[in-house]
Amino acid sequence: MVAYNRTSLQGFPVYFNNGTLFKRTALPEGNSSHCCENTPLSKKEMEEVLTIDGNYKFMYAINNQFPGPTIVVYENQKVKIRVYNDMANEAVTLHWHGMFQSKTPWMDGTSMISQCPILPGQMFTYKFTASPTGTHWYHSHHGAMRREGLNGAFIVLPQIKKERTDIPKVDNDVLFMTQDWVYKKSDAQAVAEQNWYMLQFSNNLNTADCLTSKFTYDSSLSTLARPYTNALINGKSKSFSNSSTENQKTVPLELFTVKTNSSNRFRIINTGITGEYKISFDEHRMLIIATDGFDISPVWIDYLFINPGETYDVIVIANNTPGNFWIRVESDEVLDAQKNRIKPNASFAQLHYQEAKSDFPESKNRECSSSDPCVMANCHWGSKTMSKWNPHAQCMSVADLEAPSHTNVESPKAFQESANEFQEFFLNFHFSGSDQRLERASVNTIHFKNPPEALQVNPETVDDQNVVCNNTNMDQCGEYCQCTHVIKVATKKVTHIVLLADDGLTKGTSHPVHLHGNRFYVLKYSTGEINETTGFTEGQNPDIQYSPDFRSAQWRNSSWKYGNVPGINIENPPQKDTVMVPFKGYVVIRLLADSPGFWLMHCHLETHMDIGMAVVLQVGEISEQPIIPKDFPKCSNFKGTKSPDKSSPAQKYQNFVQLSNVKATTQVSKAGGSDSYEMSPSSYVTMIVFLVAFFCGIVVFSSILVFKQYVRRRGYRKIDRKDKVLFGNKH
Ligand SMILES: [Cu+2]
Repeated sequence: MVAYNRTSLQGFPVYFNNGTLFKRTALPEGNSSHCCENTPLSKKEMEEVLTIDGNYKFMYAINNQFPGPTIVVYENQKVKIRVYNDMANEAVTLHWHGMFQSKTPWMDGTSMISQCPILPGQMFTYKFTASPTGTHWYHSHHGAMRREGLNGAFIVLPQIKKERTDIPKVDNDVLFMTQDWVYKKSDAQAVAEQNWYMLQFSNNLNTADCLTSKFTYDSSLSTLARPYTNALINGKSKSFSNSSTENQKTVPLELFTVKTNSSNRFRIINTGITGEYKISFDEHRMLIIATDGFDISPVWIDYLFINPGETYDVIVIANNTPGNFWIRVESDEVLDAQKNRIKPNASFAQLHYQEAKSDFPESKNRECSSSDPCVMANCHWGSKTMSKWNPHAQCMSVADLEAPSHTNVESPKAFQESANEFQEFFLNFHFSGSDQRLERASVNTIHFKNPPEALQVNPETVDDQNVVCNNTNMDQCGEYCQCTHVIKVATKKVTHIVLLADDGLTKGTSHPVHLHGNRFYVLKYSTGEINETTGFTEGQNPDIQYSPDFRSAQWRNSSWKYGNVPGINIENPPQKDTVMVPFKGYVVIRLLADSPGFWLMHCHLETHMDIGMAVVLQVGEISEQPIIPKDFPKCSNFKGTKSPDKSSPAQKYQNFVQLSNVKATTQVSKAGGSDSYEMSPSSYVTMIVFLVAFFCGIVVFSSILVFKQYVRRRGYRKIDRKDKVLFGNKH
């Protein structure tokens, strides 16, 4: 529950007791009966408390805010954001999710890929050009701190406001950030638990009983296959648990106040680490107008599924009788471990008409029926499955969305015409192998491991065969390859990536895959094989042929190569930066790969990414990459214990001793020669001149070194707390 503004509550632990918040204060001097006393918070102090879901929890905050401060900039504006790491223990980076970072790949904020993490007490300045427009966000991309508070919205507005003629005029623009929340556990525990979960799973133990693991519509595992307590909406919610204490019942929910007949743009962002959510507004429809910042042709829908990493802009028109209505954020769990239908968990916010009294809503969740059919968007299980659940619910996949004509300046079709070559990659985001190893989260069976130096800062790391692996040197990896998995993608070619999600097991989950730095179009979306009777995913999509170990895949029909895939949309497909890859199915994406750099592509379920479900796309040759500023900070040369250089410690010691001996030998021989050496007076003058020149040289050389060090360290220099400006460009 408690994070507090440092201005008045700094240093005071805050406690809850019998409906009142207290701060602990020291007793006056001389009173030794007990150490301290509890003082109720003043009204002003109360306003500074982040109530969240009413449960006490240690969390992180940016500028004492949660979610972090909203950053609003204009397209192509130069953005400068200084991040000061004021945490005691944790290193951090901030990733600008959705920003292209074209020509500044080192500003992507991806720990150990684009930069070294910012250590406690240090500052780093992000400088980049804001592009493209739309609803984006930022979050920690180091470790697993995103859900614990380190996220915020990043909105890029067009420089010249052009009203879209295909949508209603927007009166009110609001943020709707939703994320899963666990009030007792820390981020590190979440990752450890994911490892434990995978171990049980590979042992074929029924973890569904141990954890909250449930199944979604097509019987694939819910993305929420770990304990969680609720979904937050703009940092507010109540716990799902029925055993809520009084303070948990009385915490305020997020209230969206609207005027009657107004048109309201909700910028919805799923900032969570595991939860796919179904969003709906009681007795109101939503008009989807954009996703991941890219405009799409408007479609009226009733339910929106949104995965971690995705953003959707919807318009809600307040055209009902003025009143109060529930906004629901429901989990994707609809089946229990025995595949019986269950009610999903739900968190709530309120849609409040300004003209109505502020009462608790009494609105009801809508049932889709023959007289009242409904539309669901961004389903990843396909309409065959949905019709088993409700024949009156129409299910649209992301590939059913279309780009409007006004955005087709650079269409995927134009890619085809402008480039004369084609390249295709099959990337399987899955848990590999069949034994009890924990390191199973992988892409094409390779478990991703960070390099010892950030790739973008030390690009020569990609030539280190002890660090980097890919399909060309797999024999070095063995069955369970753990390495920095880098795939080379040539620039300016039409690039297709077939995204897959198949573990070869009957149970498994779908994965929301996010690509840094390069936009893509979703050309085709195809689920696994669906059992017509049950609607469940029961087999691999027949279009794909995997190798027995799932290390590689190809089109079963070889005539589908080179982009010749039936059913792809290259006329007006939606543009995205994150897409859900359906369990045992596939998604075909197209990009131009026009931004040289090292770009991470990973599952946006943070617990999956942190245990290895990631890969780096090296776009272009290193010679094509923009030149990194000379003073850009480097990591130290810490070498991971799992990827040592080839020489043994004994060899290294031997090398060191030999080198020292060489120096010592030189000195000895000079000293040895002095016995028979006699200097003339002129020699003394020459020697003095030489020594003076030598010392001057040393002084000048040292000054240059010190100056260079200073310049190099500027990005990380320690700063006075008074100078601390965290989000200087916020307005
Ligand atoms: Cu995943």
